[in-house]
This record gives sequence, structure tokens and C-alpha cells, in this order.
Amino acid sequence: MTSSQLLPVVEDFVQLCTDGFLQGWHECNGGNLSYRLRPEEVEQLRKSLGKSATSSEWTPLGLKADNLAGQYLITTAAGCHFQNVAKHPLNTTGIVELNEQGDAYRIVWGFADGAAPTSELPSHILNHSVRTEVTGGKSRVIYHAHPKNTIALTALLPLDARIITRSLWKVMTECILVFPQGVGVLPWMMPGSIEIARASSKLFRIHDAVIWAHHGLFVAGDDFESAFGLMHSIEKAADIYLRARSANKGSDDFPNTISDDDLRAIADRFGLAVNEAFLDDNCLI
Ligand code: 2HA
Ligand code: ZN
Repeated sequence: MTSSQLLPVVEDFVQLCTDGFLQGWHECNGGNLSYRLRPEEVEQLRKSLGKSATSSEWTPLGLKADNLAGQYLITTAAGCHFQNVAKHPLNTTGIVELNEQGDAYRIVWGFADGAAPTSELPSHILNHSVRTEVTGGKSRVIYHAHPKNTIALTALLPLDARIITRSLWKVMTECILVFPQGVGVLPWMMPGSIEIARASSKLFRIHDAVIWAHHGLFVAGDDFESAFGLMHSIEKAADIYLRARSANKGSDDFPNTISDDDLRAIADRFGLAVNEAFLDDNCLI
């Protein structure tokens, strides 16, 4: 059975992997993606798998996500290249079921030839858990990529969420519309660790995007389109900031930026729940 016969949403999942690769965000095995299935999709999956359903043994997660107990996630495979996801979905993606305690998973489909879920599974699970809670269940996608301008920003700017958010908001008008709560920022931490997963999920309480210094960006979205759009907007604004700065001889004292009054006006006009702590009259750039 092909993956799209199994579940149409797998096609959208695969499409995002291809789109991200074409943006240059997924060198080698960089990045990972997960999607939390809707109840009707779980129902359809069970029907499609029928008697052919095979489940692996339960594998402990090393963490507990109570509100994800019994839920199903599609994830990319550890070590897979996004470039190959469309060609080999059965080897590069799969579906896991969480147990009734929310502390272990088993594979119910995919991950052929000994593949396993993404090395960043702890971050995906804890980020899903928090975003599911704070969005009342709307959030379904967690996406991690290695976009170069965002990573370059972390070599240059203080690793401070307020400073980095304002740097992005003030160079591209639509930024505050796309991420009104700003971006969270973590210092360098060990990839794949429970520690980085816990630290990220704490920031996902406030933000729907978290930068990992010298590594990449995690975003959350209700669907694939909004997660991809958020990744794209942050990366584009980082590109604009770096271009402006290098054209300005490396100085962050730009002749022109969007003022705090203008940012506030956008927030008012579009009724945004903007992060007030990141807005003030003391322009830093
Ligand atoms: O190798 O991106 O963060 C996949 C990753 C780990
Ligand atoms: Zn990564």
C-alpha cells in the first residue's frame, strides 16, 4: 500500500519535506518533521492497516506527555535526508502510537528496513504537548530545519529573544503579523537531548518559533502551510537583516527601520496579541 493510499495527509507531510529541501534548509540529514494525527485520521489509519497492522515493542521515551497519551504522530526517520523523502517515504517516514501513559511509543507503520523515528523525538513530543495545550488542540505540526541566515544571526547577535525578535520585526513589515509573540532563543545545547527538549518546550509556551543557536529553528503550526510559512518568514527576515547589516559596513545602526510606533500600529490594525515585552520606545536598532 502506498503512503497516500494509507492516509492522504502523508502526501502533505512529504510535500513539506521536498519544499524545505528545495529552500536549502536540509543539508545531509539535517532537520525533522512531525504531525499529530486527527481522531478521524487515526480511525482511517486503523481501517487501512486492518489485519496487516504490525506494531513494534513499546520503546520508552524518557519523558512523559500526559496530554498525548494514545495519540499518533507521523515523523521523519532518524538520519534520513529530506531530499529522499518523496522518493522513499516508507524508509524515511513512519507513524508511531503513544501508550496510555504518554511515556513510550511503538511503530505502527513505515520506518522500513530498521529505520527509527527522528533523533529529535523528545523535542517533537514535548513541543507537541505544550502547543496542543496552549492552542486548545489546534496545533498539529512541529518542524525543525537548518536555515542558514537564521543560524548566522546567532553567531552575530546576543542570544536574547527580545533583541533577535526586534531585529527581525524591524526589517520586514509582515514579521510582526506572522510571529506576534516573537521568537524564543536557546544557547547552544546538545541536539537530541532531553535537556534541549525541555528547554524548547518551555519557550513554546509563549512562542511558536524557537531558535537553537548555531543549529537551526523549530516552529509549530496548526497545519503544514502555517509551519512552513513561519519558517520561511523568519529565515527571510534574517536574510534581509544580514544583507542590510553587511551593506551598512557591519553596523547595526541602520539609517531606516520600522519604528516601535509603526509596529504598534500594525498590531492595533490587525488585532494582534503582540508580545508587549518586546515592544517599547527604546529602539535598540
Ligand atoms: O540530524 O537536525 O537536530 C537531524 C537534526 C538534529
Ligand atoms: Zn537539527
